[in-house]
Amino acid sequence: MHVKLILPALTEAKSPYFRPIKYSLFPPLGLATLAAFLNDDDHAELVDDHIEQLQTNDVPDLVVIQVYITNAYRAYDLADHYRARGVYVVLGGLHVTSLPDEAASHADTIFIGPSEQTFPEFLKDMRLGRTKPRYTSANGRTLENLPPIRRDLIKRDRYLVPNSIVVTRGCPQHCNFCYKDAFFHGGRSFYTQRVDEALAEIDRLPGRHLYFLDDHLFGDRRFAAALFDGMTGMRRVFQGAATVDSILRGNLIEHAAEAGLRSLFVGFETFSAENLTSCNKKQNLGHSYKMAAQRLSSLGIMINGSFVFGMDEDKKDVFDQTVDWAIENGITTATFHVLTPYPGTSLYSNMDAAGRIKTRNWNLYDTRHVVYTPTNLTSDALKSGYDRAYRDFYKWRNIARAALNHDTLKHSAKHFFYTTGWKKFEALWDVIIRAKRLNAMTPLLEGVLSRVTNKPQKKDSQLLQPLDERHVIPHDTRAGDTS
Ligand code: B12
Ligand code: SF4
Repeated sequence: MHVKLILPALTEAKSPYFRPIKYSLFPPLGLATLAAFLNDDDHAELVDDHIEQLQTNDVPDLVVIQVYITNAYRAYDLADHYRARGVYVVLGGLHVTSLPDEAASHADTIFIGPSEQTFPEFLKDMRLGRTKPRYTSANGRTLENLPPIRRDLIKRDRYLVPNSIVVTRGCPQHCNFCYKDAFFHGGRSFYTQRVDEALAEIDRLPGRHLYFLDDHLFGDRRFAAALFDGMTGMRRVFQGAATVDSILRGNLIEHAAEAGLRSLFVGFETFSAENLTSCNKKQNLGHSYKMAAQRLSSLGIMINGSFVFGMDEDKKDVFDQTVDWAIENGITTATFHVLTPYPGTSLYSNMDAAGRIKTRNWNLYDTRHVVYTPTNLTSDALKSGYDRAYRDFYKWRNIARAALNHDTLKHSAKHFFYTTGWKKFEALWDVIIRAKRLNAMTPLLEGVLSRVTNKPQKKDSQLLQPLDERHVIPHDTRAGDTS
């Protein structure tokens, strides 16, 4: 059987938000996971629309398409195209799970929820000629004893981070804006691989650098501790994501640093206790964001802080306050989002019931557009405040100021090079991408992620005086930050 697996582009090259490097970071791991269930004599082809020209004049036996909300229209066009050619088309992923009826009109079969159990069942049915229109993931979800991900299908030289990996699924928390409750509905919503299987997968990956794409790498502390134990001594450097409370609790974070953690994505989201309560992000309440940032900084771990604008308590000062706090607390990279009510989430149903959803053009659901009616801000103020936050945070002067807020010269230098490398050399990245030499840059990334010893170097910090006067934010008076 000839099977073509397609990840349609999330943002088209003509969009002003298209950044080739952002879309050349990670390979399509979900599809490579599914390809592992094919037989040895099947012919599998994995196409990532972000990094290669997608040819559509072929006639495979089966087309498997991954649908995110912002690539949904492109995914449906491709599905319609292949079905018109007589090809059997299956759709799955987050958006299909959120809006199955919408997706069903473009597919022979759709998949709801994670598919490690349903996709092999479908393949069996297909070979027997008795496929169903829908396969819904239910109880019995597990990551144990899965066949190894088909990494041989990944064009490693086209990605900066070919070694992306997930060792858990879902998350133990329940934030009301997050995809995860809807996606994992009907069965377990947080589960892990076996530690030995996760370590075996890590062992199969060449080079030193790994990026854990798990929603919450520290979500199961016993699993995480055992994983970090196993990784200690493997000489890996890695990046991942975790919550504020999990950074502050116990010594798991030290353990992770010892195993090679060098940068962490942290969902700070908002400084308002009212906002945190209404979005059910309880895990951030009553914790000091400042202490979390300091703890990571003292371990030489860089921080990618996530912040959401437009929650009901946000007023027009939220943008400057957030940017100032991030700079003052040495946040390495910031990801700002306009609050986005994804279909399937309780945020979406609440807003829909209140008549606040302004558009159902899914292309705009990319966390950069305002798709709902905000309360204390106008849509224009929200959009322009969001744009300004990005501009301000990534000004050269502010990158330098944020970089100086660490104890050691090495950490300051790494922070500076990491942030400027990511945001200030777009043209250079484009040249490297066009030359298909992206993986040649991975050792450089590994270098920037090398270990920082936490011996303070006062003299160094004095040498590196900020370019402008230090601005101290009274962040400790803010709700949500109890420091
Ligand atoms: C990697 C990643 C990216 C990469 C994507 C590139 C890539 N090659 O995948 C990049 C950096 C480009 C990216 C960008 C964005 N992302 Co992103 N990203 C992720 C992340 C961290 C991991 C995805 C992954 O690999 N998961 C692991 C694999 C194993 O799972 P999977 O892909 O879901 O596949 C499984 C199932 O879904 C299913 N499946 C999937 N497809 C199909 C198809 C068929 C036919 C079948 C049978 C099954 C099936 O099978 C797999 C096994 O179960 C997820 C979070 C997460 N944990 O998933 C967020 C996530 C997908 N991103 C998200 C967001 C919001 C964004 C951005 C909008 C953020 C921003 N403002 O920049 C942008 C998108 C820009 C745009 N214009 O739309 C949200 C999506 C919310 C939603 N409801 O759609 C997520 C869920 C993060 C979150 N917690 O909110 N992202
Ligand atoms: S902590 Fe993150 S992944 Fe978990 S539910 Fe909240 S937003 Fe989603």
